[in-house]
Amino acid sequence: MRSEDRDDPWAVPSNLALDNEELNAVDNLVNNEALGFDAPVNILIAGNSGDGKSTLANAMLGVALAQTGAGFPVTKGIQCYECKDKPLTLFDTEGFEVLDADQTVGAVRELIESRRKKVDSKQHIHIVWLCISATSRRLQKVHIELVNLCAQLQIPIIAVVTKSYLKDDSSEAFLKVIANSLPEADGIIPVLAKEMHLGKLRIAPFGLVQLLDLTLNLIPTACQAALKFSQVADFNRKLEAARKVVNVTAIAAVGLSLPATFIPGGHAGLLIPLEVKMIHQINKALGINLDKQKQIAIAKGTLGIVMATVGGKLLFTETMKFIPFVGQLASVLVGGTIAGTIVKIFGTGYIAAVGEMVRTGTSPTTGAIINAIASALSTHQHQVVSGATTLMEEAIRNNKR
Ligand SMILES: Nc1nc2c(ncn2[C@@H]2O[C@H](COP(=O)(O)OP(=O)(O)O)[C@@H](O)[C@H]2O)c(=O)[nH]1
Ligand SMILES: [Mg+2]
Repeated sequence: MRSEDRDDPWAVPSNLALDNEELNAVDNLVNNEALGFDAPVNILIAGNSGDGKSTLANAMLGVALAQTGAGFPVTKGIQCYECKDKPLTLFDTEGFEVLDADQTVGAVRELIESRRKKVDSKQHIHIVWLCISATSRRLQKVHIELVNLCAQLQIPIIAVVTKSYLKDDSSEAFLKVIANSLPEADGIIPVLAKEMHLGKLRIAPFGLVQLLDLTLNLIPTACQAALKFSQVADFNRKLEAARKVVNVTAIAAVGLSLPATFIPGGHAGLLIPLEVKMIHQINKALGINLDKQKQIAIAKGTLGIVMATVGGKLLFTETMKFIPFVGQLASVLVGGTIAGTIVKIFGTGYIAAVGEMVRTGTSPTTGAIINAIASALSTHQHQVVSGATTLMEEAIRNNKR
């Protein structure tokens, strides 16, 4: 270990470091990742400039709209932002006052319809968040027309009443006006996306989780995982996305052609690339930044612990005991199923370990993660083994069909 590494809690122990060739192999793997999502999610954020669109995008999706300047105009008045490391595309109207109401509504119609013509539903606009500032106290013709347009085109639209930090009579009255004027909206949600300072008074953000939940209810099922993954407002939803990554990876491992005699101790090394990829995606789902060396160190460093804790003999014999028709399994599937089980155990332990660190706001370090996985595995041994058994039974059922 180099001396400057000694104080670095993120340093990789030298016995777990990779050479360049190994790093390149992992590089290719991680760059060519298929995120495992059925479909990305495409959101249009509409509203006047200054009404809080960028602030909402930032607080909900962790995307800096204005600052990046990465957007490109798709239709006059609408900017498109393709997020590099999220299954998310955002569209941002430039502000209604730039164009007149007819032009704005026309631009949105053009965008929705042109996207809808594409056979691939991954290109469609899935939902519109219409931002209306609570402080503006004015509902415009363009707001009403946009809601009507979406109703006509059957695109869900939520009126997001931004900057809702006042709870006085006139705010309540404005909400009523919105409700009465936009009966076709799929929801009206007051939101304060970012903490508001009023002199010494601090008003905490609220409404984002409600907006997220309603959005999840309104978009196609195939896009829900992409939104859970991309959003940064609700940690529990991120955990759901991370668990989905584990399930997808475990199923991928079941499909690997591994020797029938797959022995957890002997062949588990074959799973390291898959596990590194899984760690990478879980980290993305949970918003953790760990470089590749550290992800690999964790996969390598914990493999033995996984095997020692619940892998090896215990897992194999205990699990097989409960499955009467295991003899009928194709031999390849036996190997794959055990591999999938190991991946599942590892991923579950990893989420338990880093999830707790992220929740409490500590930076996960390599050593701490490895320790936490070990303790998560021993504490939850029973659940882990029974979860793994379910996976195996499922694989066997699928195979019998
Ligand atoms: N404190 C606080 N400020 C907000 C909020 N939403 C918008 N703002 C402020 O309102 C101004 C305009 O917001 P912005 O997101 O840039 O609006 P956009 O033009 O629609 O993208 C900025 O100064 C924001 O900081 C919020 O939820 N809380
Ligand atoms: Mg903006």
